[in-house]
Amino acid sequence: MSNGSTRRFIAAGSGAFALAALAYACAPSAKSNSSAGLLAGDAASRTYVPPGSYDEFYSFMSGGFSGQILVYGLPSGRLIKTIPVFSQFPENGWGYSEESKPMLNTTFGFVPWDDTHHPELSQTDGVPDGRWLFINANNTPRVARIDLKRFETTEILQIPNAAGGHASPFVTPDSKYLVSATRFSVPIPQADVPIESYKQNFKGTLTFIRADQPGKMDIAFQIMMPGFDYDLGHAGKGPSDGWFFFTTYNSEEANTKLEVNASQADKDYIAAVNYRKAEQCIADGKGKKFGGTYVHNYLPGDSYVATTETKNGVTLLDPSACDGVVYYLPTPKSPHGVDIDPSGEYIVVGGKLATVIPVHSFAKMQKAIADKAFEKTIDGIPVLKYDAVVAGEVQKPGLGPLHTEFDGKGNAYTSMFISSEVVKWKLGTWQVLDRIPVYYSVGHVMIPGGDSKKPWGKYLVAMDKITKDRYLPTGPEMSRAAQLIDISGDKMKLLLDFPTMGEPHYAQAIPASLIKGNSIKFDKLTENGNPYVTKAESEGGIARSGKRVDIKMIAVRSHFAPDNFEGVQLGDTVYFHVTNIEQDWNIGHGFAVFGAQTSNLILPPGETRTLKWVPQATGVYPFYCTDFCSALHQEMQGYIRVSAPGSSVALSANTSKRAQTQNATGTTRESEHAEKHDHAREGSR
Ligand code: K7E
Ligand code: CUA
Repeated sequence: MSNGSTRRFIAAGSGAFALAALAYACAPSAKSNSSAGLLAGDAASRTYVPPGSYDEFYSFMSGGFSGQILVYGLPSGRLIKTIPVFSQFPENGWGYSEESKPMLNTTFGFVPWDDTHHPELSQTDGVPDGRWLFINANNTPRVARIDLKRFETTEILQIPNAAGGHASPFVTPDSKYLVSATRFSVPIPQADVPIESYKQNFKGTLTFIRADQPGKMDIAFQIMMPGFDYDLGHAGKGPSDGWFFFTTYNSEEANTKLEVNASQADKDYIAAVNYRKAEQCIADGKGKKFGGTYVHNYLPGDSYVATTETKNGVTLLDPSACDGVVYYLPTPKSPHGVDIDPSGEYIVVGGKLATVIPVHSFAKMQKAIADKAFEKTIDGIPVLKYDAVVAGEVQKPGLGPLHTEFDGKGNAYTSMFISSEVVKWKLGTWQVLDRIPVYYSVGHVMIPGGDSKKPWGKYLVAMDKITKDRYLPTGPEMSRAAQLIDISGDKMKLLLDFPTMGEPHYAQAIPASLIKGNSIKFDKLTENGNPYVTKAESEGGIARSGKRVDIKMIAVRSHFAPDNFEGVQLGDTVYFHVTNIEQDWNIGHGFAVFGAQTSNLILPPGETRTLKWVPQATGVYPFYCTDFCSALHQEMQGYIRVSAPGSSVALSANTSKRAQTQNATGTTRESEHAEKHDHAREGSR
């Protein structure tokens, strides 16, 4: 939201609304001073993790427009890992290595960037279990699975018949399904139509993705919806298990100047979806086969070489063909987040332009459905009466409610974007209990397990959109700020500011004890299924097939073998398949070659990665290890010679006699020398 639009909303509100806005308006310097005073107490010791000690929680933050996931320790706020997902990552070669490139394939070709918003931990019985992390791509709709044994992306599924995969990838309590909804309605199937024909031609879809079998994510079914914007979602739990709830805005179905035109109606809707009913209707043959081409990228078997499969068609369900599958709950006003409390009874909505926080009751919703308390239908979807479903409203919570999490002790915590604060209130009485300023313009808040059945309610992290004066100035663009707040007592206490990367819309956290013992230390070389693996120094070599040259080599402290190659010609495409044969935790090597138009590779122990190189000129090019691996890391280097097309220089690699004879080419004296030298060094290690 821009300041301009903020001002307009306030001006458009009542006098009381405007007064409230003034009351909440902040003077940054005054705030900073008072928070510094509070911090002087015991806050430092609460977040201090002594050297050599571990944090209590892993926290996974989305990288927003960086397309990645950032792993932070809590309570220290230390960044401990970046996991690349939808964006290429030069730090380790993700999306550059031949093994990982297929992960970024889509029906639009290779798409090495996206916008990640919502990390979501897999759950068992409604509680995060530490097996997988899922995350959405907002721009070219996709969902990814990250294996938390490896902290690596292992699977990406594209969502067909969709645009703006924002309400995603929230899970059901058993992790059977993930969802993805269209933030942007579009013609479905896509068609060349006038944008002005929005109301006739544009539709939304709610996609349910089968997610509980690694390597086999797939579209289970899609539900065709009116052309609203479907913003966020959450699964029911406990009594509401089997239901999914999505916010909508732009029920006005505007296609231009949404800032004004989609803010006309007093209420938009929650779409309540009975997905068990959808399963039943599909089993009864009420779904229809529908088009839609999409890709599924995954790692088959033990090769860790990604593969892309293209799929065609989905099962589509029309709500009018399946009675009771979808209801609309009127909800003020252009709602953003929808969050289900740990008991599963309350559906809390962040009506970003609303003056209250509305809370719906699942029990009342069931009764309203039984009583047919409908005010109308939209495209065959019954709209329930607001009074028949609302449980209560939190009065005067602040301005711009967006997202709510829960502490498991009957309290809810809502982010207030416009008034830059977190508000604590009581479920059931709807009373505001406490409020704390945050710096500035908070989006999501996160409590470890705070959207699950059993929150580990101790800390809350506020993820802010605007940083301004919180850190040393770094020019016009500042990194975003997160704030760690202690929620263990009656009053919230600010403990720590820490910078984040990209824009962490949402985050999830889980006790470290549920993950750290499962973390893999290295991959067993004996189980490396890469077709170009080199398991021993003697197995390396070079081979030509037409204009393709494959080089197989090993990396080990502190050399490559082979490390001299000749016989490559301009016009060839060279594939360096490098295997790190170390079998020890955290002993990585790197690989880069002079003149390559790509990043380096980082090779975890036991793994094979491939760099593709198209030489641009004749000459001799060094390659080297980019990862400081040993005292003789600087010696970990080699050369590749590139000759003119048609040159008589024989194809050769200098380590393994077998590889050389395989290629039926002569061996130069120099390379024999190099071999002896290598072995000598090997002996002296
Ligand atoms: Cu930024 Cu969940 Cu994409 Cu709200 S979303 S802030
Ligand atoms: Cu291997 Cu540096």
